[in-house]
Amino acid sequence: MKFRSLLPLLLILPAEAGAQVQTGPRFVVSTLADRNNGTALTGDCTLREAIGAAATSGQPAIIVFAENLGGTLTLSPALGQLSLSSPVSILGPGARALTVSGGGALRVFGVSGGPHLISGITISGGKVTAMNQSGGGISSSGDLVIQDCSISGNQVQSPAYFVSSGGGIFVNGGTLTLVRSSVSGNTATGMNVSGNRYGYDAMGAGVHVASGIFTARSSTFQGNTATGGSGTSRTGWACGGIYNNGTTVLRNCTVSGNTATATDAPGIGGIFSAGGNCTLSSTVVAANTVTGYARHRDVRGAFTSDGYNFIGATNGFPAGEHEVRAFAQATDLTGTEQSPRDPKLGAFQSNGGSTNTMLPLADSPLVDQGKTTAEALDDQRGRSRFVDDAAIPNAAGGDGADIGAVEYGAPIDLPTIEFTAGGAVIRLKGERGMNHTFEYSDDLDDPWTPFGGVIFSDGGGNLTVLDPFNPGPRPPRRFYRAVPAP
Ligand SMILES: [Ca+2]
Ligand SMILES: [Ca+2]
Repeated sequence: MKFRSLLPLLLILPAEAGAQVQTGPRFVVSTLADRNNGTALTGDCTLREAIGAAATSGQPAIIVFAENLGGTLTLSPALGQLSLSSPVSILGPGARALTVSGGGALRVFGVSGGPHLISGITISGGKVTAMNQSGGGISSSGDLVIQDCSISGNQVQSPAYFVSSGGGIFVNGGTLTLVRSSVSGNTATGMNVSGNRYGYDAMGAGVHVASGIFTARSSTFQGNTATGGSGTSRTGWACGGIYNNGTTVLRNCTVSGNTATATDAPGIGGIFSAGGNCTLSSTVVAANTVTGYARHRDVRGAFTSDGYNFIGATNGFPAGEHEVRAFAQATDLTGTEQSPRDPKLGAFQSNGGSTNTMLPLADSPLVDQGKTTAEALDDQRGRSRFVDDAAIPNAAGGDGADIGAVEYGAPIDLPTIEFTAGGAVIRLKGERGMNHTFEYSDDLDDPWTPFGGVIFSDGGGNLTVLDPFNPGPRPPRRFYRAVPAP
C-alpha cells in the first residue's frame, strides 16, 4: 500500500507543474547553482542556461536575477567559462549583492561579438594558467560595456614562453568600456624559468590591452599586483595596473596602490603604455609602488594628456629614465621619481555606492582640480560631480570637479516633494546599482507601509513616486523612507 500511495507523487514531479520554457527576450535567473540542461525554465534557470537561451533566442536579450537572489555563484570547472557572443545584457542586483566566481579554477567571462552589457555584479576568483591564455576575470574581443561592477581577486599565471597578461581583464580587439567600476586585487605572475637568463613577464595585473579600444570612466584601479618570473640572472618585466598596446582612454579615473615587482628588470606600478596610445583626462595615477631595474612607479610609454591629470611621478629610476613628457598641459599636476607627488587619497573602501573607491582626503590636492567630461557626469558612486568648494580655487577652465573617480563631499541628492491634483510627487536619487523599496507612514509610531514593488530602477538611481495621498486637514503630515532592498 505504501508503494501505491507514492505512485501519484512520482508521476506528478517530472511535470514541474507551472514551469514554462523562457523564450525571452527577458530571462530570469532563479538559482546560484551552475549546471546546464539546455533549457531556461521559469523558476529553474541558471545563469549559464539563461546565457544559452539568450544566444539561441535570435534577438538581443536581457538577463536579470530573481528578487532576493544574492550571494556567490561559483562556476563549475567542468562546464567552462561563461561565453557571450550574441547580444546580451546581464543586469545584476549590485556588485555587493552578487558575485560570479571562477572559484580559482577558470576564467569567468569570455566575450566576443555583441554589443553586450554586464552590470551590477562582482567578477572574482577567475584564474587562467594554460598556454597562451590571458585574462583571469574577463577576456574580450567583442563589444562590451561593464557598468557598476567590481572585478577583483582574479589571476593569470601563464606557463613558460608566454607573458602573463591581464589578471582582471584582457582586451584583444573590439571595444571594452568600463563605467563606474573597480578593478582591484587582481594578480599577474610571470613564470619562473630555470636555465633561461630571464624569467617571464607579468604585464597588466589589472588590465592588459593587447589590441582594440579600452575606455574607462569614473573607475578605480587599485591593489593589482604583478610579479615578474625569475630566470637564472634576471626576472621578467612587470606592470601592476594597466598595460596598453592598443588604444586606452581614461576619463575621471583613479589608478593608485598597484604594485609591480620585477627585481632586476623594468617594472611599472601604474600604467605602461608600451605601444599604441593612452589618453588621460581628470585622472590620478599616483602612489603606486614598484621594485625593479629602470623602475617607474606610475607611468611609462606613450601618452596623450587632455589635461587635469595628477601624475605622482612622470619619470623613473635611474633619474630621467624614460620620462613621460606628455603631461605638460597647464592643468596637469606632476611630480618626479626624486620628488613624487602625494595625491592624499583615502583607503580603498566603501564610501557609499555599489563599488569600493578611494575618496580624496579633505586636504587632497585633487579637490576641485579636475574637469567633468560629458561621458562621466556622475562619480563612481553615481553621485553628481558638481561639488565646487568656493574656498578652493578651481583649475583653469575647470568646473570644480575633483581629479579621479570620486568627488569629495558629494552628497546624496536631497529628495523633493511636490503636491499636485493627483497627489504628492516624490522625486529622489539613490545610488546606482542599489535597489530600494519605498514606504510611508502617517505617524512615526505607526508601522511603515510599502508602495508595492517600487525600486530605483531606471539605471540612474532616479525614483519618482506618485502618492495619491491628498494633504487635506487630516492627516496633516506623511513620512516617507527608502529602504535598501535585501
Ligand atoms: Ca570638487
Ligand atoms: Ca572651488
